[in-house]
Amino acid sequence: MREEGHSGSPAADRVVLHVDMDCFYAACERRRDPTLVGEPVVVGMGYEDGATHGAVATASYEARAFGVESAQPISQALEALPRIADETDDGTTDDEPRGYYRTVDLEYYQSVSEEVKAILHEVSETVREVSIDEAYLDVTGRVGWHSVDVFARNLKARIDEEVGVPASIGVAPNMSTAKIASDHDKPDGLVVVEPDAVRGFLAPLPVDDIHGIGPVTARELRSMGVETAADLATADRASLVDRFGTRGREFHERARGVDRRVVEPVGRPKSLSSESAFTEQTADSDRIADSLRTLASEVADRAAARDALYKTIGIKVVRPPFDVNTRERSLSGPVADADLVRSVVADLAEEFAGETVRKLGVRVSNLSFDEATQSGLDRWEGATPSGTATDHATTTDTAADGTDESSANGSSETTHEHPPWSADASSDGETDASPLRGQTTVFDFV
Ligand code: TTP
Ligand code: MG
Repeated sequence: MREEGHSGSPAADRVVLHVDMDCFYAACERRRDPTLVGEPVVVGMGYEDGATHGAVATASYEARAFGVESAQPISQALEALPRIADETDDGTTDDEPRGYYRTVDLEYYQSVSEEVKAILHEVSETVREVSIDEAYLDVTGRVGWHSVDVFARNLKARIDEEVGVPASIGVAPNMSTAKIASDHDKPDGLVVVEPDAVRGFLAPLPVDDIHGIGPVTARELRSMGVETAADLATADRASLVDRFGTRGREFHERARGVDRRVVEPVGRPKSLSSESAFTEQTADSDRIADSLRTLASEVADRAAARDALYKTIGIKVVRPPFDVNTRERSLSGPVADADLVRSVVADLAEEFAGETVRKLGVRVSNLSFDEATQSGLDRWEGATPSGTATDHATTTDTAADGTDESSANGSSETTHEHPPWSADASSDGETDASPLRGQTTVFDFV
């Protein structure tokens, strides 16, 4: 049974994911210094090495166990969890638990965030980036409730393997419930709340968990005897509106699992790619050509669906066991031309004629967007930092234009030891649904 007032609303049948990275700044610090994995890590804003000023931006879950939390003064965090000064201090013999303190390095975290967002844009056409470590995806029509847990699990695994930072994901029929769900089992959480389960999922939660209810409002609600989402859902709407204005109406609805907002895309993909793996490696040139044609068409279709133009077309050819080769060609200007993608892909693949392959990929990058058709779609809203590679392609003429993506790939034709646009180990056999017949599995969506 659907929630009252829910069925028939535009959002009634949506499948919405909320992705929120776990202790994001601390996870980034761990990515570049793996000795921090499993350790209490505190990242301080306005903190300098060895000093006591500044505030906690975030803390790893190990540090949170000592009472360290976001927005706390560093001095207070240091009381709860003293600092490991440096390696030379290791000779100290006290048994007191200690933490690793790091200074915020926003530029680095932003670059990690971009890697995560690129994956999100690959797996969904409808992505709303809302902060450095958070985004909503609408995958309605592409992933059903019966398989969305697999989809989300694969997405988590892919982010972890390709970027090296952990994410929690909540899935629900609307944005506010998805957000609560992503937070419900952190870290490394995956909570799927199917439409029929929304009301029951929300019911026991404290009102503070409802999106838009801060500590002050929560206190006020409690003073009215409203402690849980169930209390809020059954409270008299008129009194809530009396007390809190339009917000009262909004959180009354949220507590009932009703949220009619649609996931409006914000932020743009830097590249679009599709990959497919053969269940058994093959040297059959017809099959390889077929698969590449399918992938090329698919990528071109996805670009067309987003009104994206591309200036660079590339392939990935994985020879067994893990020999990853990428080739790409930059055109003189941005295009949207499926035939061209297919023919460039076939051309690039000629070099590998007769080779045994086990996985193939096609990618278009150096994207630009037709503003006439995109206006209103991408309002930027600060979600994508300036200087990212999303708005660059129309004016440049060369292959490597200094963006993360293209500089990672070098100029037009390069071979890589490591897969530049997706971890080779991440995707094999992950999905249950395959738009390709026979022995090929498409898993571009995760
Ligand atoms: P959050 O997603 O709120 O926190 P988090 O990712 O650190 O931890 P969680 O596992 O609970 O999601 O915020 C994302 C980043 O934003 C966080 O890593 C650091 C930064 N941030 C601040 O700088 N100050 C703050 O007060 C908060 C809450 C976050
Ligand atoms: Mg987070």
